[in-house]
Amino acid sequence: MKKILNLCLIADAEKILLGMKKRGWGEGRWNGFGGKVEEGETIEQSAKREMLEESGIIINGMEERGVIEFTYLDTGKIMEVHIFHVSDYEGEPKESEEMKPQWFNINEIPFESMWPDDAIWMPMFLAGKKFQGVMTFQDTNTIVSHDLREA
Ligand code: 6U4
Repeated sequence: MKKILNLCLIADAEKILLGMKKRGWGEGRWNGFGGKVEEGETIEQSAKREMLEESGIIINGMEERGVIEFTYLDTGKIMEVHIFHVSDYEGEPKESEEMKPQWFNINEIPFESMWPDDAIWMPMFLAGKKFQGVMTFQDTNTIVSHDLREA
């Protein structure tokens, strides 16, 4: 069954906020903030809720930059992830049960400790482009194919 999720990133020309995922899906990897869309929520509402729950930050302005459908052959999981650029927010990042936030220099993104797909779509995201695509993983470490295009 396909799940719909959001992924929120605060980034500008100099820096990006990532969180170390402390538990669950993606544990041990640096990533943006986000999670599953719950019943009765729009995707944008879920993005704001997850950002607040995981980092303490209130989103005031954001733009959807991309949608990627991930398929994991080993488990059959399918995830449609909506990726948002957060342009306006309030508050300072705080550690939560799920995430340990940290600012990174935009030239020092720790791709080797992130989802392997991030190195593929992040350049388009940071360039302000809109994109959509599909990615097939064998397991959570191995991409077998991908098709990503500017939307
Ligand atoms: P629970 O534990 O049910 O509260 P929830 O916070 O709703 O979890 P979770 O932690 O499963 O959801 O969310 C996973 C997060 O990881 C979402 O922000 C989407 C993101 N994500 C999933 N697959 C990804 C991938 N291949 N690459 C990536 N982010 C991914 O960069």
